Amino acid sequence: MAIFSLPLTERPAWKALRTHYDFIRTLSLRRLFADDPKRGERLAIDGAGFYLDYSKNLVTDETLKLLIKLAEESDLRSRIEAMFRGDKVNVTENRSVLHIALRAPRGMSILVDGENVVAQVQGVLDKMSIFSERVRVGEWKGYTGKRIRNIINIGIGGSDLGPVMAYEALKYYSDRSMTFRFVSNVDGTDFVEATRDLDPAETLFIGSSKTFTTLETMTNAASARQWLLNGLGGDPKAIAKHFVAVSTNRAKVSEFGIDPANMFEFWDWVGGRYSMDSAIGLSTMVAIGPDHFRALLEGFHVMDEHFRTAPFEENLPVLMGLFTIWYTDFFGAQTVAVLPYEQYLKRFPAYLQQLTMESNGKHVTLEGAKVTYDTGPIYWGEPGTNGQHSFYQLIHQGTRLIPCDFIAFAQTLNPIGRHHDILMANVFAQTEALAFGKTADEVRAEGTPEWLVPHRVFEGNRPSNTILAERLTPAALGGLVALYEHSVFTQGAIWNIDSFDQWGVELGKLLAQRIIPELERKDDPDLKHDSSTTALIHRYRKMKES
Ligand code: G6Q
Repeated sequence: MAIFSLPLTERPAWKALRTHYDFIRTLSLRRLFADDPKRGERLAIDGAGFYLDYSKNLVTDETLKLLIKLAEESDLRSRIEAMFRGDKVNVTENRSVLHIALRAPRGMSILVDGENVVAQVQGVLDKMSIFSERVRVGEWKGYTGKRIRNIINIGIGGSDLGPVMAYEALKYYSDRSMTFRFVSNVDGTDFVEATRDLDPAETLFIGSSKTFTTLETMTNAASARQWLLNGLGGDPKAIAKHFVAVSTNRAKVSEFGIDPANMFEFWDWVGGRYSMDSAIGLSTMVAIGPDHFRALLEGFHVMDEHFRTAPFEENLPVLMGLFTIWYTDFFGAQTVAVLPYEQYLKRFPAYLQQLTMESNGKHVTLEGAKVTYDTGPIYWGEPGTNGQHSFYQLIHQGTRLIPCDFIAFAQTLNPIGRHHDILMANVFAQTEALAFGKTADEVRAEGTPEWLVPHRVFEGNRPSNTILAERLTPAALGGLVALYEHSVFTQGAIWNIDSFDQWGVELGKLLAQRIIPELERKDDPDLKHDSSTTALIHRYRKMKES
């Protein structure tokens, strides 16, 4: 029997890691660095435009060897190849998972059911480029003949988080004469606040929805249509000039009243949370222009190739995925903190939360058996240095182990005064403080009174990765997103779960559909919920009328 068909916890590398963990627990980063003066240079790699320093992890050469053995025993290489080949690796939805085709260069061929999807992707990219340019140069006019100055993306989840994050991340490259907003929440406040100061005659909505049936998006799109009609004199023909769609569902787009000629297509082999580089990125392309968008795709592709071809020892996404498994399953870590020291990446942690947690928050294996190990950790974070004045206390001195990813760029896009050196000094200081801490003797030597010493001790031994790139360009953003996409893939492949479905979001959606009429109907509904839900609905119905 092949090793990879053994349950994960029965594989030799997993068992060896269990024993090895008992040894690693006795070591400290202080010791490891003292014993190996070159550790900081040795345990670092360059790949796809990124420098990853992983030396401040709780690992030795033996740990790395065993983790890589675990990847091999889990048949990671074949799983990567299967995804790139277009095999239906999203087993529960019987779909290929080909976000890598969205950034494959023109001329490459990847077949799905006999069709070359790269040609289709390039066709849509060309159509997006023409449209974006027309809007950017003012050639695409609104119904009254005014040029479009405001773009509002309406979408949610994967049809929102990527576009918002990418817009914020690449704002430096965006057309500053235009306004970009993103409406996602079904809470009407989101729509009202996004539109309150805008002129409908200058506003174009991008309805972004893979299915074009999502409750939040359809509710917001209906309000947008009404807002346009109210503001443009009520002629339904006005809509065509102010609404385009990004979807896989042509029929629903037409039904909504959008000319299918103004629909930008993508495909069921693109998962929502892996779609920011598909037509879902239309708002990004309008903001930064087609050339920068192509550069973003190229950055993704370079990381894809690195992931596909680099040996595991030098493979950034593989190593990062393996470290997450090491801390989650052997140290019992519950979370991973992602800490970008780059203001433009302020929405990156929120984006990553969906990418990581919707992908790997799974409790059964591909075969449907309950897992006997922990899967996806909680990802969270805030940009530095803000976090330092907030939650870092717990990372430094709390009782939980929180592996951290520090992300930084050597060159700032906004060089003023001393800011960037100060910012970067904080990155290096934090990783140093987390790893090496401050002993009681060091605290005493500073003249601290004895009673205060324990409070001022930093135990250290808190692991971190430092991810360094030259500059936040569109290509660097693509590379960074792909780095995490493939790290998530690595984790999911080893945990043997389906990282590409999301059944866990269904139940709440279904129950909401049942409850909506119970809230809206005039006469008292006969409720058949549990006593808590029933009482809450009754209370809400009473309160909303008072
Ligand atoms: C992502 C999920 C989910 C999805 C939204 C929006 O992987 O599938 O977040 O993106 O539910 O779906 P639509 O694009 O179909 O509106």
